[in-house]
Amino acid sequence: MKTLCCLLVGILAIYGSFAVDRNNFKTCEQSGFCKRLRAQKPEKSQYSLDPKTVAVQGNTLVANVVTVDRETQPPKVLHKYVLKLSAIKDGTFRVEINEAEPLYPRYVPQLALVSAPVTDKLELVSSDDTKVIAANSQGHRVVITVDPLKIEFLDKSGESAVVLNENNQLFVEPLRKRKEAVEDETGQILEEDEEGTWGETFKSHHDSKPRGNEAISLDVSFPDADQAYGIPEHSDKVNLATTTSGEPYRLYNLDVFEYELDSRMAIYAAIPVMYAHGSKRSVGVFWHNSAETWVDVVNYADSNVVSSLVNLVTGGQKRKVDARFMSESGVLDVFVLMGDKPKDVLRQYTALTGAVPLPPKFSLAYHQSRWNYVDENDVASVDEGFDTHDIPADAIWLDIEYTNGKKYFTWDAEKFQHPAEMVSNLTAKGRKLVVIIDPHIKREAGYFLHEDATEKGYYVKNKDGKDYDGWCWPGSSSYLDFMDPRVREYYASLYRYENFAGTSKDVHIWNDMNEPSVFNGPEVTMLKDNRHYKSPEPGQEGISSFWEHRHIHNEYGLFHISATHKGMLERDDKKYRPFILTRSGFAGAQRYAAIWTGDNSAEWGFLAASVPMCLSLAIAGMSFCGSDVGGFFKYPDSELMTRWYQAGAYQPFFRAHSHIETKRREPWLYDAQTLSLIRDANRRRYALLDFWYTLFFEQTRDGLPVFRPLFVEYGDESEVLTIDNQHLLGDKMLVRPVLEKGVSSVQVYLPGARTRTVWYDVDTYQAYPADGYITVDTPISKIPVYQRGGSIIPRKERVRRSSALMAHDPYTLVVALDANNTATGTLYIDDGETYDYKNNKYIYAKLEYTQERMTYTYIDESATYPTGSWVERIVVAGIKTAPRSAKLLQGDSTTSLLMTLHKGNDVLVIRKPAANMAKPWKITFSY
Ligand code: NBV
Repeated sequence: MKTLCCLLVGILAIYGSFAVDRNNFKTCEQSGFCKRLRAQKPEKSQYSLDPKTVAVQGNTLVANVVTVDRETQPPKVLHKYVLKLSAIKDGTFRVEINEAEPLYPRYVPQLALVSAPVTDKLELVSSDDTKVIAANSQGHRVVITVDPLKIEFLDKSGESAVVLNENNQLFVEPLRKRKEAVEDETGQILEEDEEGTWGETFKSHHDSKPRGNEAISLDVSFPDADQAYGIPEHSDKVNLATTTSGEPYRLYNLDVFEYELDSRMAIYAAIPVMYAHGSKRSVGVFWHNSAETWVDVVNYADSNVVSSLVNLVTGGQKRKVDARFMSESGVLDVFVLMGDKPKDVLRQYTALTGAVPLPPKFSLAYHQSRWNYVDENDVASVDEGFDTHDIPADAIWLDIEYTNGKKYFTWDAEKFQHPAEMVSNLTAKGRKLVVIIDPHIKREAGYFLHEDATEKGYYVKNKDGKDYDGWCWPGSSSYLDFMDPRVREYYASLYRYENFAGTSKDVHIWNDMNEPSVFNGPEVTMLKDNRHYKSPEPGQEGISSFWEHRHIHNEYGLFHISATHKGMLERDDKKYRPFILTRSGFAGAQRYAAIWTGDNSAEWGFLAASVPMCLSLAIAGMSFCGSDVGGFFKYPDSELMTRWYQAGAYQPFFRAHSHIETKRREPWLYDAQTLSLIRDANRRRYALLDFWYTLFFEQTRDGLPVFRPLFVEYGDESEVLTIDNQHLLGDKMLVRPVLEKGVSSVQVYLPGARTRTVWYDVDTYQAYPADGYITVDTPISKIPVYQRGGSIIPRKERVRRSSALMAHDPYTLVVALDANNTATGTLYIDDGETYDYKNNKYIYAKLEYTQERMTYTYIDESATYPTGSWVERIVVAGIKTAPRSAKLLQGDSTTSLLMTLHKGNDVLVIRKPAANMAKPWKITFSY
C-alpha cells in the first residue's frame, strides 16, 4: 500500500502538477507556541532588571531579572530570571536569559559553536536605578534600560545599532508542574493550565509535551537597516520580506516533498543567523537555539500597511528592520554581531561557528549523480561516457539502490559484486566514488547494525523509553541517537575500510534524509516527545535524564554529519580530507559538510532559486552549496539543461542529479549542440579550479563566503541590496547566469562606479567601466561572467579527464588591470587531498602586477610544495601602454620573453614565460 502510494506520488511528481502538500506541514496557527507567542502583543514588557544585583564576573555582566504583574499594587513578582551579558572578541556580545531556578535543565545546542567563544574585556561604565551601561574594548556600548527591560547596543559612534526587547516581545515561559484542575462544588473548573500546555495534536500525531509549554521569544530591532538577510533555508529571495500579513519564516529541518518556490516554509536546513544592512552599518544576530523556530520580519521600507503607517507618522520612509524570534524551547541565548561592515559581521559569525575546512580538491570539480546508477556496468559506462565525450568529471555517485535492501554499509550482492574494483577503475582516471549513507536503520533481524544498535541501546527512544520505530526507505526503521558519544564512536567505526567493504580514501559520503526524515512521522519527521541521550548528571533523574527531540531537532543532522566526519578522519588516521554532502543543516554544519538545495524540479523557477538559496546559505557559513543541476524531479529540455550547467559551473558545489523515475540525462544523451555546451560549461569550471581552490583556502582564514551576494562588497550601493540573480566569487569575479527561458539578452549590474571599477568580460576581455546596468546579449553559448579590474586569476587551460590529472599542468594567469594599471591575485597549491598542508606543505603566493613588473612571491614564506606547474601564458587585459620588452628573473637565471598585442592593442599576451611555480619569480618590463 505504502509503496503504491509513493509510486503514485512519484509519477505525479514527474508528469503531473508539481506542488507541495501544504497540509502535511504546520502553519504558525497550527504550531502551539507560534500561535501563542504571535498573539501576545503587550503594551509594556513584563520584564525588568534589578540594578542592585548587577555584578561583573570576569567578562560577563550578571543581573537578576524578574517578571512582574503590573496590575497589582505593589507589582507582584511572578518569576525570576538571570541575565548574562558577555563581551566576545572582535565586536560580538552574548546575551543569555534563563530561569533563575528552572524546574528542569533547558537545552543549549552542543555543536554549533566551534569552541567556547573567546571573551573580550567587558567594563561596567555606570549603573543607577534606571540604566546600566557597559562597554567592550572595541568602543561598543550596551545600554540596559531596567524597567521595562530593554538592551540597546550602540555602535562606535554611539548610535543605536541593535535593540533587544524594544517591542516588548521578550518571553521565557517558565517550566512548570501540571496544575491539578481546581473545581468548585458545582464541578466548574476554576484553575487550569491553558489548552495545549500538556499536549498538542497535529493531524493524527499526538505530542505529549511532558514538560509543558517552555517557549521563548525575543524581538530584535535594527535601526537604520534597509534590508535583512540570512535565516536559511527557504526557497525565497536573498533579502527577507515583511511577514506581517503572512506566515513567519520557519526554521525546522524538514523533508518537504516537492517544496514550493517563493516560500517561507521550513525545508531541509535551519540556520538561525540574521544580518541587517543599511548605509550606516551591517549588524547581525545569531539565535543559538536548535528547537523549532519561527521568525517574523518587518522591513519598514516594504510597501505594505506598516510602512504607509510609518510614512504617515514620520512623513517619510523610515529605515528600520524589526525581527522577532520565537522558539519552542531552550535557553534564550543570542549573539549580537556588531559589524560594522558586511565583511565584519560575516567574520563575526564564522568566528563563532567555524569556517568551511579546506575541501579535497576533487570536490570542487564536477560530480555526476543519479538516483540510481544501477550496477557496476552502469557506473563503468557513465564513467566511460565522460571520456568518450571529452567532458571532465571527478566523481560518480551512488544513491540508495546500491545497498542490500537499503541497509547502509552493505552492497547489493548482485549488482555491486566488486565494489573495490569498481572504485579502482575510477581512481585510475583520478575519479572518486561518493556513496549515500542515510541515518535511518532498517529494523531487520540479522542486519548487524540493527542488532548492534538494539543490543547496545543506541537508538532514539519513544516517549515511553522504547526504541522508536518509524518508517523510511527500508520500511520499518529506527534512528541512531547521534547525541550519545558512544553512538558517534560506533558509527564512526563503521566507516573504517575493514568495516565498509570496497571503500578506500577515494570513496566519499553523502548523508541524506538527516532532518531526520520519517515518512510516517508528524510533518515527515520525528515525534517531538521522542527521547535522546543526555549526559548523566547527579540528581537528574526522570524527565531530567533525557532531552526530547523537540529540544534538539535542528541539531540532529549536525550530530549525524559530525559522526560521519569523525569516521572518515579516523579511517586513515587523519591523513585525508573527507568530503561529505548533507541535506539538513544547522549553524556549524559547514565544519563537516557541503550542502545542496534538495529535491528541486526541472523548472526555470528552481534554476533561478538556486542562486538566492545558496547565497543565503553562504552568508550563514555554508558557502559549499549547490543545487541538483538539471533539476531532480521532471526532465529538463536542452535549453534548461544547458543554462543549469552554465549556472552550476559557477556555483561552489557542482553536481548533476536526478530522480529515479525520470528519463536518463547524461550529457551525451542530449543533442550535439547541448552536449557541446555542457562540455564547454564543465571545461570552464575545470579551467578555474585553482581559483576556486584558492578561494576556499582563503575562506578557511578569513571566514568570508566564497559565494557572495553583491552587498558584501558593494554594500554602499543601494541597487545591489536586492540583487540575487548575480553573485560574486570571492571579490574577483561577477557572474550573472542566464536563469530565464528563451531570453536573448539579460541585464547585468556592474557595481563599483564610485571606485572607478572596471569589469572585463572573460570571453572577450572587453572592458566595462562600472556604471550600473548593462544589457548583454546571451545566445545559448553565453554565460555573462566578468573579472574585476585589479585582479589576477589563475587558470589551467589544458582540461583533462579529472582534476587530479591536471595537478601539475601549467597556468595561464589572467591579469585584469584597474584604472591605475595594477592588479593583484593569490594562488594556493597543495596535494589536493591530505592534511600535509598543516605541516607547511603548500604554496600560498601573491601575484602582483604594476607597469614596471609582475611578481610571484610567497605569502607564507615557511611553506613550500614541489609543484611541477609553470606559467605557460600571461594575459594582461586593459593595457594602455604596451611594454617594449620583458624579462623573467627566477633564481639565478634571466630570460627575455616574447609578447604579442591583441584586440584593439589592449590585450597583451606574454607567451611561455615558463616560470616555475615552485619558486618565486619576477618579470620586469621596459618601455
Ligand atoms: O535517496 C533518494 C533521494 C535522493 O536521490 C535525493 O537527492 C534526496 O534529496 N532521496 C532524497 C530520498 C527521496 C526522494 C523522493
